Amino acid sequence: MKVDVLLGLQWGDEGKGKIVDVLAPQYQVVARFQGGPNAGHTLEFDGIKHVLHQIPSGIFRADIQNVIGNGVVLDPIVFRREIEGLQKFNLDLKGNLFISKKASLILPTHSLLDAAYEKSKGDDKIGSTLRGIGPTYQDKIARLGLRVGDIVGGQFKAKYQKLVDAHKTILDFYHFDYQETLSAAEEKFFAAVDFMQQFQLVDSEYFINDSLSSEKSVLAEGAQGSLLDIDFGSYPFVTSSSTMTAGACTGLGVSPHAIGEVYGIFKAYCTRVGSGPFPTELLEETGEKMRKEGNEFGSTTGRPRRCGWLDLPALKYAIMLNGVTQLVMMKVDVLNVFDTIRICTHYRLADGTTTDHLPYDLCTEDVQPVYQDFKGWEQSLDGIAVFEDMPPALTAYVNFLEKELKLPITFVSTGPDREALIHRE
Ligand code: 2SA
Ligand code: MG
Repeated sequence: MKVDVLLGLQWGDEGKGKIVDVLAPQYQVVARFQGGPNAGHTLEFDGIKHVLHQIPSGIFRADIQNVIGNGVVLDPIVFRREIEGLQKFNLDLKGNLFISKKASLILPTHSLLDAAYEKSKGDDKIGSTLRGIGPTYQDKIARLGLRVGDIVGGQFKAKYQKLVDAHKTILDFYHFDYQETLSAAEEKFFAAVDFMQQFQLVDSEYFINDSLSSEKSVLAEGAQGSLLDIDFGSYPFVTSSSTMTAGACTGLGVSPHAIGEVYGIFKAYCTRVGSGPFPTELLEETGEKMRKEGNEFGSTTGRPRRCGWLDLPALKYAIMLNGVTQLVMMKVDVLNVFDTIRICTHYRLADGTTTDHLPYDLCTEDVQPVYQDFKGWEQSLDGIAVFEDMPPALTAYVNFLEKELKLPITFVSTGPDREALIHRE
């Protein structure tokens, strides 16, 4: 069996949670491979909205095993809160959730360091979710970090203290006041670490590969988006993990040969939360209208998301880097109210030439989007279940994208609920 990968092709919030939930019945294992509590995956069914941060989106299906992979950074306090929030749904959390011993632990001081670093950047701040993601990956790469497997040994407190003492020196360097917040958080942290002990801590690379050998299908669930990738995103305005297909290999311990389908999820327009370049951003009332129609507010921090038209050069880049095999277009219903819908097909550079390649540094390069306009469908898409029943203007929009992107769009999502989905017959 293979690992299919599902990931976002833009700046996150493409609607990955909904599609994992829709595809999940085909899989026996759903695994997160990167990111941590900076993610917010929204699932809506039976009239209830659920937001998951660290727990894989297969958790609501009783027959799916959910794995938090080695590439994830895990905050025990957020984990405990999430688990406690799920308890009312009568899920088999202890039986169906597996945590990699090699996943990195987010300590309370990592979140404080995140805040200290952001503050020190002034106007150049990244717009981090301040969940401690960057500093935890920093410690992982610096070979200083603590991992989930460390919580079972008797040495945990000593290892913790050594790292926290080093963090305090850095916080002092930045004149960051931490005493009060830290002592409150530490108490919660140790209680949450104890709480975690009752879950199945596993060698997830064996778990995943054994699952494949025993004919179980695995879905790798990406978080954030390709344009936030540490290597290929708009650096430095990126997250600190590999958000791409390759990240699923290192974040789960599977070989590239084991990768099967790659589902690329994108919104019919673009959003970005946090700072950084965004060539098609709409700063006027059209952007405001998109934000309102699409309810574009961060599901982790509640921050308003920046909105703009679909950006093909960026989408093509993400498709190339991920080896996408199928596309899923989300939130198409948000465009119902627009009489004209624009797609950026190229960028015009300062020297007047056009390109559909992403320049080295979108932050400093003066790129102007070149748009192609499409007639809006200006009608509700409620109740439409198959491509054949789509309004002609939407069909034209979909056909154009499939031709440009050289890939099939297999689903078009028309609302937050599981059922609001148009698929190919
Ligand atoms: P971080 O916290 O260090 O990873 O932030 C670095 C950049 O990555 C962006 N980022 C995100 N962008 C979109 N969605 C994300 N998750 C939440 C959600 C966001 C929220 O699903 O809605 O609630 O605000 C996410 N996580 C990180 C972040 O904005 C920085 O630009
Ligand atoms: Mg999200």
